[in-house]
Amino acid sequence: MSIEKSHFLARERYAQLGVNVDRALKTLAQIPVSLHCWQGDDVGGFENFGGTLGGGLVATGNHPGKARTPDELRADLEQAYALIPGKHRLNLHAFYGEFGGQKVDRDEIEPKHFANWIGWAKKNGLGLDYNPTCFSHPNAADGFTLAHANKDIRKFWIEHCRRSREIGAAMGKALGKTCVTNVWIPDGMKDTPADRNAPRARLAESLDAIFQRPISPKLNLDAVEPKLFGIGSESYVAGSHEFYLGYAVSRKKLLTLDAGHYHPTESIADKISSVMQYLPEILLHVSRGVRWDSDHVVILNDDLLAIAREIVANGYADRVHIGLDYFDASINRVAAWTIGTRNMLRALLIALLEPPAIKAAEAQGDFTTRLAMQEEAKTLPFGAVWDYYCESRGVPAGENWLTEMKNYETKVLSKRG
Ligand code: RNT
Ligand code: ZN
Repeated sequence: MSIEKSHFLARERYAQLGVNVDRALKTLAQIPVSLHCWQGDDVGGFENFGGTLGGGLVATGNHPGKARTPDELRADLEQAYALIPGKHRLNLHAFYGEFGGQKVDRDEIEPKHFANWIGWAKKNGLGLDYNPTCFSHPNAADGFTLAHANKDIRKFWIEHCRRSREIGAAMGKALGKTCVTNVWIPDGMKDTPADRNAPRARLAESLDAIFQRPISPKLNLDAVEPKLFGIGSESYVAGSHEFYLGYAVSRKKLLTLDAGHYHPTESIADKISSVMQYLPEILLHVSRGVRWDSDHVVILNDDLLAIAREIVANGYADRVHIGLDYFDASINRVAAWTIGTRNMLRALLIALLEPPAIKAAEAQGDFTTRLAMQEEAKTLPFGAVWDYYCESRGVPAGENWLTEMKNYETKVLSKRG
């Protein structure tokens, strides 16, 4: 009852500022967030042929209870989705396929290896997104994949990525929801390269080979993800921001903006409206770097609010695909999904509740009012609206989700070896 009362008062307060709370909640309910499967098992995957995490990706922590099988991962995801209001998506990596104990190499994967995931997504009303896995593999051990100097190694990864798009298309077709297939590769150098050009020329050629076969954009959209540096690729990354921005614009691909892939003081929020002048659609990897691309759980900080605001204030919700990308192994992994996704949605809600006076003041050149209203908006009662939204969607409001989570930890996670 107090949630309803608080919501009623909050609604009135927002109405005074010309904000329609009902409309904001309707819009929020239509924005899907793609949860990244790899938070559930520290980017491990299910190939079971002895690969360790590569490509400069690092998951630190040893909280007990990580998912060891596809069924465990799906159960954990179901628990997370049950604590997140709205209908969302799942972002799968290729090495989460189900290979029935067989050694199916990356250049042999097929849609059938994802049949269980597709069936499960259908049953749960989820959309699927996809990624080729160009790391944690002997053919990626040199730190190069699609830009490798060796033609056979490039061929291997080209085949993997080609198959990945077909799997994405099969997912899009089976679910009637477009799949976004995102290509990220680790290729780069620890120390100063003598030739920055040749790997980039090879990368462009490999990408063109991957995308050669046209696939209906209704089924699958291709995205490419740049990065400034990585662990082991501190001095040079072949797929830099400029490389992929140029590639995406010239080849009509989606660009993926990962919040951890730039200089620490550089925010992707400002990049959104810049690249959207030239690209019809983009993908976000919402993440949180602490001092480096550390992939901490997304919290409700200024960076996140700015990203959400750019999507909402520019009416980009249909053109910007929102995915999460972080992996924290030091806390309950299901809670990590829940905390990050709820924060993403909360940030979108705050953006949807923005008083129109802020934009109006700017249009009139009244920057004093703009700043004053931006600051006043920070203490508006969005928490009451959020609680109401959760409750109206049958999801625990406030911190109540934690009780359910702790139950799951006791009953399920803590029983895992
Ligand atoms: C790595 C990229 C990439 C990965 C995932 C696992 O820096 O952000 O998106 O995190 O594909
Ligand atoms: Zn990413």
